[in-house]
Amino acid sequence: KNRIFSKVTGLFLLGITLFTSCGSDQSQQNSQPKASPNIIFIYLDDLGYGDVSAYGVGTLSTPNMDRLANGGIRFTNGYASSATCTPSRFALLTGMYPWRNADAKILSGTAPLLIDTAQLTIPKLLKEQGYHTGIVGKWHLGLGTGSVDWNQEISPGPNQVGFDYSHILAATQDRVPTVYIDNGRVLNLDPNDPIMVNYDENFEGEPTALTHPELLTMKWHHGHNNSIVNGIPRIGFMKGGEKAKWSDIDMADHFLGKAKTYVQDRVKAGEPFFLFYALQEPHVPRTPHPRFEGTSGMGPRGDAILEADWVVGELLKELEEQGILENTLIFFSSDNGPVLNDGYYDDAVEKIGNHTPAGPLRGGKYSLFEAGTRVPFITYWKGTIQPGVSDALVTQIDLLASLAALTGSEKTAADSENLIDVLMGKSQKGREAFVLEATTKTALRAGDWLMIPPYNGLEVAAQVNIELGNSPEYQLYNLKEDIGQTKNLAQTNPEKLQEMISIFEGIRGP
Ligand code: NG6
Ligand code: CA
Repeated sequence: KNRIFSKVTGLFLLGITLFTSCGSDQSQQNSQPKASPNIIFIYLDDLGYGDVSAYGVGTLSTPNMDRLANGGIRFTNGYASSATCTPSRFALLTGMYPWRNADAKILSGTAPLLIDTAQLTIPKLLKEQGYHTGIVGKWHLGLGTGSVDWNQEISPGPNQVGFDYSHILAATQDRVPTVYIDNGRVLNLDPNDPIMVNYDENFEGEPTALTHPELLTMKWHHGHNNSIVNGIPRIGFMKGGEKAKWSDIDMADHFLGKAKTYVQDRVKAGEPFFLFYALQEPHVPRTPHPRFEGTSGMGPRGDAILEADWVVGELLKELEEQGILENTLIFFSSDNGPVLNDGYYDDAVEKIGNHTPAGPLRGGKYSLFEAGTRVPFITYWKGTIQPGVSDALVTQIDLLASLAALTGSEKTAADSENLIDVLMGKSQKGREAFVLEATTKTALRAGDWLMIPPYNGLEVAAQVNIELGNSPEYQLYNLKEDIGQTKNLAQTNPEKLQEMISIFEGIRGP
């Protein structure tokens, strides 16, 4: 009898909890009136939590990023979805956990499109709400369906998953093909000099970093010893397309020019726009324009961040000149945490000085520890968002549902939570739980706690010198008291550990 009674009470209480949490969700999460501001994602590549000076750590000075951080909401518990690029970008655009898609791993330059063309994406959703949508910069989500002919229209790609306009680099700056792709066409391609790309074998007679080291202006440390473009050895082999090859040192200026033109065109057309501006900095190879050389005193990595900071300032200036800064919601973040030596000798390690790219966090890019996924995360909307700092748990997966709510769309994605009030600084109630990913392994953040299940694998990735978070034991950290993850409490707090395992399995499945 008692048992039945407690079961009934339990169900009743559960009902109340569900009811009240739904109720508060509705009142809290949707207090935003429907709006259609322009929306810009400024998304950096491998920028660490401590690389933005507004985060109060490190020794770099990033005044333009700080302008966003101090004039908007600076989130201290903001997460990318993954500790590497492709999965994070996948989750950002689809609102879906990347570990649900087995192919969401670092992609080669010839990988097929990762996003199903039938899948909901942020640009698709915003298009339905009357937005023009564009992407400028790094893509790294695959192109085509298997074997791309780079000399024809390249499809499917960004234009088939919701972008009206795309001007991209296919994968990464260190991967071939080293050309820009404009709405599916290689820019400046000479039909008499076709491009061929192969990730398995070289094209006969083409120089590589191994056969022609004397041609290199930048030395490779690990990987990166295939085709040489502009003196820089890359991942993958490429032949032809001489006139189409990008200039590495001009890349920031090139993308900025495209982003500005995109904004100007939208203002002329009088339509709201969504711009995904995916900068290549400070991913390797770090090739800041010579006018930024030496500006950070930290070598090319620091200089590339200062170049990106300048770019942010130029974009803000453009929005001001166009008179749309107060009608533009800007989201600033990074796809994953920092790394110093990611495969080239570029002084990133030697010249780091007292700078701390990860801030107080443990690990870095590729890691299950905090620095892998906890990144600078800023929302800025001049005149609408009141400046502040938020400790609420927010993730890039939540942008889809949040922007849907903002723009009055009914659409959503299962893993995406509507946190629009949190992103607008009107609520401090973020997510309760989040499963982060690092090279296909996952861990749980819930409340102030972080649990990493036992994993085989290296403790430290030697070449990049980053602690990966692998351990044969469960790890449990209280991030509020121990942000640097120095005390594993799994043994001393078995109850908390058990609770975390249940939540983790509830989301992931056992
Ligand atoms: C790794 C590369 C690294 C970087 C990374 C992708 C080697 C040895 N390392 O495989 O340099 O390109 O992939 O970075 O090739 S990401 O930010 O796009 O995920
Ligand atoms: Ca990255």
